[in-house]
Amino acid sequence: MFIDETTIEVKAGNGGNGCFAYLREKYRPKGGPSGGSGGKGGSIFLQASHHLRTLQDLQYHRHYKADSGQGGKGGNKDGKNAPDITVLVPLGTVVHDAESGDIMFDALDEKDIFCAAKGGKGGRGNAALKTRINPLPDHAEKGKEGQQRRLRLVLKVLADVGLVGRPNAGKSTFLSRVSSARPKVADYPFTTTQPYLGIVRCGDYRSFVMADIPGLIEGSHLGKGLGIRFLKHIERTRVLAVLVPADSPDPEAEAKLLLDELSAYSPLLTRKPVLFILSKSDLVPEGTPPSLPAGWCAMSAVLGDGVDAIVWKLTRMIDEQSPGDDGVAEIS
Ligand SMILES: Nc1nc2c(ncn2[C@@H]2O[C@H](COP(=O)(O)OP(=O)(O)OP(=O)(O)O)[C@@H](O)[C@H]2O)c(=O)[nH]1
Ligand SMILES: [Mg+2]
Repeated sequence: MFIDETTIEVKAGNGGNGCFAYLREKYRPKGGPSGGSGGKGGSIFLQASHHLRTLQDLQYHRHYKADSGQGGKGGNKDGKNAPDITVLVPLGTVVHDAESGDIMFDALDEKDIFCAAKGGKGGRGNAALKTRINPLPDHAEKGKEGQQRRLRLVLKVLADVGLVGRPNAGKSTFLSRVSSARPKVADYPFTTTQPYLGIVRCGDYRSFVMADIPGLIEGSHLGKGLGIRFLKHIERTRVLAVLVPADSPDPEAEAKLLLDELSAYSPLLTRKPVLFILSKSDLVPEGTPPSLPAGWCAMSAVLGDGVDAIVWKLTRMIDEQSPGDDGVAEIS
């Protein structure tokens, strides 16, 4: 199942208490403070992983609790630190504080790691509290409490190109043609019910990631069809490819309808560069007057006509975008 939103609770371990003890030996009844310090509570980290595609695992495992640090002991024995816990999240996961809504972490790279709840510090035992002025401390410290948080996790897949079109426009067929992704293709609307990503090779050395999402219809932003919640998966793309089938009665009006739905979700989406594609060009019988609007490209993903040119064009459009143009920082 493709799960792209969930809430989890994380509770770090408390610090262990410091120990209050005095060394007792036969001829040294008060041989000096000897209480060890408490160990640190375990922290909870979130780390991005490309092995995960959805938040499904976290949907079924929502509570994470790290152990507390061990208490200090007499004889100057410090308590052990509790182990940290690392929770893996898919690349592209945005982590919000569930209470304030603030973004705390954006898992954009596998090296990215975030401390979601910090383990409490161990309390110092009376041995560690000893100073020259106070050689016989009369207490030991308590361990500090570990942090606790509720986190809202929202996965927004990371792709360079987002495919937009009505159901049946041929989006999945196009992705299957140019990548090894195999989303289901069928001649009924809403065949695709979750995002698919494919790596598209362009020449020998270039490649980009293309995202196929469920189709949009008029009123998607009002919840019609599958709604617009999947549009979060094209928020971070650099370029959009809008597909309108060649048998559409008015391709330009259909493209405008799609852009209106994008804009109702977020006006920032319509600021992205768009390549307008007339798909299923083989459906137009030869000899009919050209119906390609100015600036559009045409392709038949089934026959392969025009597909390579479109892949090159998309690559060029991605290259023209500077790294900051993907909306990562702008849309939350
Ligand atoms: N003749 C022709 N048919 C096509 C072409 N591309 C796709 N189709 C057909 O159009 C139908 C819909 O294709 P899909 O790729 O599933 O369309 P989609 O846009 O992914 O549809 P949803 O997932 O429902 O949004 C299928 O029957 C395809 O075989 C094309 O270039 N030419
Ligand atoms: Mg599809």
